[in-house]
Amino acid sequence: MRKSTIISATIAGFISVPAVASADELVLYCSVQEEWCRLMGESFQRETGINVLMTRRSSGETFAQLMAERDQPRGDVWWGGTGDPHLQAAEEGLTAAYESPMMSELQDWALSQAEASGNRTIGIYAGALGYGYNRDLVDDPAPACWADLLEERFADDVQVANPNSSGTAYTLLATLVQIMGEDEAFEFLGQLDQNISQYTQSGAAPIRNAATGETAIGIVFLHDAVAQAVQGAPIGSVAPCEGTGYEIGSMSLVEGGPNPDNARLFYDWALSPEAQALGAEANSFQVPSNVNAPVPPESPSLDEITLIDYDFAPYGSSEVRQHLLARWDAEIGSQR
Ligand code: S7P
Repeated sequence: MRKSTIISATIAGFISVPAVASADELVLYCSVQEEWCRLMGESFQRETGINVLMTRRSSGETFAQLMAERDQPRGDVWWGGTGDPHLQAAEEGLTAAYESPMMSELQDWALSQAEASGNRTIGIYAGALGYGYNRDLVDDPAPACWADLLEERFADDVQVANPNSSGTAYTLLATLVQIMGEDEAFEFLGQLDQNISQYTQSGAAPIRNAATGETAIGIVFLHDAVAQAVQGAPIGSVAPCEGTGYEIGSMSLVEGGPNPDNARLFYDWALSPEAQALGAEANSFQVPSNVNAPVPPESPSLDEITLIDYDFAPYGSSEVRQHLLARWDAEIGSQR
């Protein structure tokens, strides 16, 4: 068995990997939780003997990395993270078209990412947005709606990530715009800002902080809140009463990456039921995209949540994403 060379970076700044990797390597950019990223890399390496060089970063950060490396791509596969920046990467020509033989086993929502991008990205899991709260810190009545987050009792006790770095937080931004209209959504975010103690870098950090009692409420994907509850934290989950957005977590091949054959091998493998079953082993409870993959019993049921008809194509376009992020910076981020 080859010695493991899984490399992981969670710190800011880009890790340096060889521009031309050897034939038995794969450079994996990963945007789910660290534990799942590691398990995916190690499992693929064990099955194929291909050395996996893995870097973990949030969705918006990985998109920025691909942009920075566009003249000399260093990654092979971007696996995981919210679908919108994967769509933007496709539009920017940062990712390569590929039709996997595994496509026939996928849910329609997973294929819709491929259709919207000329096969430059594909869905690997889905999950609904919401928030979690620490039951020991929040008195009754428990919050149930987006509007409840504006209550004075939550002053300085709500956290969410910065939408520039985090796909989770961008999903919140796009969700509110679709529910309320753009001006009203920014009005809401301005009011919410008064209750926000911190905009974190990573999307799941707010619920980890709620689990430890650092904050009462964390706006996150519901599966990230469930992950804390499963580990014993006093976390309740809320699917907001006004309806909520969701993500199609995605995967893309990097255009011009150093190991295209290994990248396609990983891509096909990552769409298999066996590979998708690894999520639950790593305490990740998204709904898998392969119809034959087991849905973890802990996964929030998408059928029981009021989901909006999230319009992925425009909100994953460069024009709309850049516009919304610039407006968030001007009206929210820069006012801190
Ligand atoms: O924790 C899993 C997850 O919520 O993380 C991904 C997310 O995009 C990465 O974190 P950022 O919000 O920091 O980008 C989601 O795709 C995934 O479900």
